[in-house]
Amino acid sequence: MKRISYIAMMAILFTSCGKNLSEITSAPKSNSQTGVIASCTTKAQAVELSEAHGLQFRVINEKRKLIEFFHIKEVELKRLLPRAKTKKNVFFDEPLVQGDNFEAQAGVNYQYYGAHNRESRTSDISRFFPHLDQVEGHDIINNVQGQGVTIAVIDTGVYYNHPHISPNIKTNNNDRHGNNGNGADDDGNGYADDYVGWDFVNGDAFPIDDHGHGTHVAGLAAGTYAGIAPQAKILPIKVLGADGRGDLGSIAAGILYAIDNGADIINMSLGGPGGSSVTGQIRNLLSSIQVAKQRDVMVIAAAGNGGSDGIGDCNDAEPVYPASFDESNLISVASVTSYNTLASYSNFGGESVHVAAPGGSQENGGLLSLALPSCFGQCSQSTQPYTRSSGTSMATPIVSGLAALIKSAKPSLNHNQIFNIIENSGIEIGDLQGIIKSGQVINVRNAILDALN
Ligand SMILES: [Ca+2]
Ligand SMILES: [Ca+2]
Ligand SMILES: [Ca+2]
Ligand SMILES: [Ca+2]
Repeated sequence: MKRISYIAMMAILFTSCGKNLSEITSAPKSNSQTGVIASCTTKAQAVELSEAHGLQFRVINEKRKLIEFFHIKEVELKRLLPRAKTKKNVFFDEPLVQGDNFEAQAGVNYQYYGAHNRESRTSDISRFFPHLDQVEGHDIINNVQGQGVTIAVIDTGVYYNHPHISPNIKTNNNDRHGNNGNGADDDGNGYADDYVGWDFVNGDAFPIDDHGHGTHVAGLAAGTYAGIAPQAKILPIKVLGADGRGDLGSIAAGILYAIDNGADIINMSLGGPGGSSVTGQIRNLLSSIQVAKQRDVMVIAAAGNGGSDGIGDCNDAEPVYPASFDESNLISVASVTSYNTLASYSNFGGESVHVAAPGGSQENGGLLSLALPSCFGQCSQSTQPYTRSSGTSMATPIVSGLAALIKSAKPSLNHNQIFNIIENSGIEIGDLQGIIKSGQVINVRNAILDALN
C-alpha cells in the first residue's frame, strides 16, 4: 500500500426535492437489510424510480449523489440507471468489544501479536518495530504515553475490535450502539448511536475499516503495544471507502465531527492534488482546518507519495491538500527510510513540508502495524494479524502519536507550542536540509523532555 489514498475529485451538483414516503432516513441495521448503492444519482431520480417501481431508498450523501436502493437486484438497478456505478452494500455492524485484559495475561506471551503489558515495552520490541528505535520512542519516558489525549483518525475506518487498539478507542457514553443502541441521537450531536465515531461513507455509526489502511495508521499512532502513544485514544472517522478513495465533502465533514467530538489531534494520512476545478471544495477543506485551529486542534497530514509515477514531488511547486495548507496547526510529514534518507516515493518541500518520520521503504520493507482480521469477528489475541505498509501515510501517525505524547506530558501546551517542539526537537539530517523545512527526523525522547521542561 505504497500510495496514499487519493481523494477522488467529483463535480458537485446540488439537488433537492420534496419528502417522499418511499424515502427512509436510517441506515440498515444488519446485512440482510442492506440494498444496492448507486452513484451519480440525484434524489429526484431516486424519487422517480421509487415511485415507478415501488422501491425504498435512502440518501447516503446528497452532494456526492450516493443513493441506496432497497428491494432491488443490482443488475436490475444497473439497467434502470445506466449512468450510475452500482454496488451491493456491505454492512459491517460489529459493535465495539472493548476489553483491556492484557495486564491479566502479562507474561503469558510477549510476542508483538499476543498479550502484553501496556505499562512497559519489552526489550525485543525493536526487533519487530525498528521505527520505534529510529525515533527513540521505544522507552516509556516518565510514564508519558498519551494519556488523556485523543487522536482522530480520518481514514478508511479503524478495525476497532483488534485487541491491540480496542482499549484505546474513544467512546461516547452518551450515545451507545450495538445492543445498547436505540437509533436515536441521544446526545444531540447530529449522529445517532455514534459510540465509536462515525462512518461518513456509508452513513452509519460503525466506522469499521473495510480496507486496512486506517487500522494500520491507528496502530502506528496508538496501538496498545507498539504505538508511539500507547495510551492515547483513537476516534475512528471513516471518510474513505473500501477502495481507499473519498471526496472532499466527506473529509471536511469528518474534520468537523472530530473537532466537535473531543479530538486534540487529527491524523490525515490522505491527500490529493489541488485541481483548478475544485477550488470551492478545497476552500471548504481549508475552512474546516481553520475551525480546528480556532479550537486548538492539530492536524497532521501526509505530504504525499509522488503521484502517478511514485517518485516524490516537490509540494512547494505542486501543492497536495490538506498537507499544503499554510496553517499554524497543520504539520506536513515526509517519509524517511530506516537510514534517515528521504524515501524515494516521499514528497518534500523546503517551505511546505515540515518534518520527516519513518514511513517504510522498498529497500527496508514497510512499518509493522495492525491489520484487519481474516475472521472479521471476535478473534483470539494470538491470531490477530499485523502487516507491513509503507508511505507518508505511515510516517504521519508517527508524528500524530508524538503530538499526543507532548500534549499528555504537558496538557496546557497549545498547538503553536506543540508544533514548535515537534519541529525543533528532531535530529538534523544532512540529506534533508533544504528539502524539509526543519531538516529533521522527529525524535520522541527529545520532544518529551522539551515538553516536560
Ligand atoms: Ca449522537
Ligand atoms: Ca442512541
Ligand atoms: Ca460502517
Ligand atoms: Ca512524481
